[in-house]
Amino acid sequence: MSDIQHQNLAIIGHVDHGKSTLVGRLLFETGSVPEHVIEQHREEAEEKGKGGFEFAYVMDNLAEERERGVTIDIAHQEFDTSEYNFTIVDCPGHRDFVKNMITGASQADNAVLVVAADDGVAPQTREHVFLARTLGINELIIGINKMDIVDYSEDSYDEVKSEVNKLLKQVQFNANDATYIPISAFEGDNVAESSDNTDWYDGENLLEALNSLPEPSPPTDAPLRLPIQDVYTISGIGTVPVGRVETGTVSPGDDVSFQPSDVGGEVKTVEMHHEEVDQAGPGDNVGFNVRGIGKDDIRRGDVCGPADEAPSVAETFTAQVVVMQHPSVITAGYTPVFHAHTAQVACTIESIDQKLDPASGEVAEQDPDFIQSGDAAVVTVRPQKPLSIEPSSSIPELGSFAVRDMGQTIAAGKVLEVNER
Ligand SMILES: Nc1nc2c(ncn2[C@@H]2O[C@H](COP(=O)(O)OP(=O)(O)OP(=O)(O)O)[C@@H](O)[C@H]2O)c(=O)[nH]1
Ligand SMILES: [Mg+2]
Repeated sequence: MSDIQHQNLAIIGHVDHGKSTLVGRLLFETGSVPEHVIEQHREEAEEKGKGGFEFAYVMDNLAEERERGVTIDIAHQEFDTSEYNFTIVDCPGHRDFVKNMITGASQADNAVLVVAADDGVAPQTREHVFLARTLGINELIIGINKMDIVDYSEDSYDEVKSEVNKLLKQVQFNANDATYIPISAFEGDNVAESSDNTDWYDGENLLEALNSLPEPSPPTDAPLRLPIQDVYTISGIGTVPVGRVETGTVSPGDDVSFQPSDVGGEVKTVEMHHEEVDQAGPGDNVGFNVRGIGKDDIRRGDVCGPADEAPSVAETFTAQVVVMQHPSVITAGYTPVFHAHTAQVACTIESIDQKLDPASGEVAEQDPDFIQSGDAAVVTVRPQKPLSIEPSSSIPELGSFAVRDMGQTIAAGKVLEVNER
């Protein structure tokens, strides 16, 4: 933890709209990625028949990502500006990988939404904006990208801008605070330097807009909550769970508990960026090692917390949900998959308790028979396998979730009360 403020920034938007290219370009222009690396990527991309993906390859490291020219899993990259130390979380836009985007968005304070000028608002633009809103993203910067393809036309920009603005209003994002910037990630217009190609635009470039983001609200004084993203075995060290500290701190010597696996022990070492540290706090991505914990004792979706304030495991929980899309209606008994922090667990909506007026949040109907697209409701949920989750009022970082079924996001919401197992 250093003195300069830290921000986790998600890059979201529809497939192929240029998210990875934008991150690569930004890192290149600010000197975080040297020219010869971009050159290497250019050669590799051309060999694979993926010319134009040289900047995207900065973030797309998996072989399959490079072959296909799509981002599959989230990738993190550190990046410093004069104001902030950013961890950029580049999310996949492809509809098959929205589950990974949810993990990325749930780790972020603010986000850059990338919308291609030649395509406008597309299905995953909508889905990502809805998820960003319900998973607690505060501010959006909207990069209207690929301006080079539309000849830097102000009319095209205005058209896409008003489409996005309408979308933000629909999901009740604070549309007036959003910053819109015409960019070309590929050519570098208005990314780190303001461009002459858009002389009709006199607002901030992306780097300036990033620096003007408000400081993230200080983390709650909640106890340690560290959702596990992966578990590795590293020779010489042993089992190393990795994840992002959402709240609290973790240090060697701490007595911790993993839930719902219900195992625990003493923390031996904590590593950040391959270096041992004395303490890690909110926003830090860590790998750590706990005495007596083997690879098969814990898994992705577990949450690590202090042994004396262990993460809650829900028998049932009540939640406020907003239905984004569903082909028919949702009734009691429906069992989709809930995505919360790094966990994915099938959960039954046991009862629909109240239908709410989405605008005011007031109760519109008690015990409705069903809810459908556009509705907000309070529901009681029973996880089909143990799930660690927290009331949003006490630990907001662990209190939100997305609901998926049939390859799409059905709903999202926040936890009101947990009835512990
Ligand atoms: N002309 C032009 N092409 C761009 C621009 N930005 C990205 N592209 C191209 O768009 C394609 C997709 O770029 P990516 O950066 O992989 O898009 P993405 O949004 O990260 O895609 P996913 O991660 O798979 O959702 C590549 O061929 C890029 O070269 C731009 O500003 N102008
Ligand atoms: Mg990408």
